[in-house]
Amino acid sequence: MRRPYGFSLLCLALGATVMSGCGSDASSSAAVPPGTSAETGATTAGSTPGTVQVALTEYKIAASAATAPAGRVTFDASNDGVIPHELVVVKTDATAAGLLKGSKADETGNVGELDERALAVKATKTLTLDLKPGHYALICNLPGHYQGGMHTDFTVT
Ligand SMILES: [Cu+2]
Repeated sequence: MRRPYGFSLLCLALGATVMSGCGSDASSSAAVPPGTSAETGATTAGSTPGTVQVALTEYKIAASAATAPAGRVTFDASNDGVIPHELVVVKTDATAAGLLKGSKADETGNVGELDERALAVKATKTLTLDLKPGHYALICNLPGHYQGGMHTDFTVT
């Protein structure tokens, strides 16, 4: 927006109409600095620190973030599928894909969950947990769902 001094003088010399044109041009470039001012001002839940959007479908769990800072973590879960699902948070050193025991995932280390009644079709529910640093798995352990691919890794730092 920096202009040669002579250009500013020209604007002044040309009168109010042209001057306001010059002014709005300068202010609009100043009002939109490089970066993400629009995103910073947004009020989407996903931008709240410690909040993770989790979308459950057949047969996938998609989290808006793979990590969160230790402390209160809110999972904002929505069942976007056509059958009930659940969200189980398991603290484990194993990978999310490596929990199979028999036909289901081993839930040893379960620190909290939303069951299939909470996550009925099209339901949205939040689960707030106090999480310590470490590796977690977000899974749906309804029959066949984990094996179908409903698991994702999550790390608390
Ligand atoms: Cu499921």
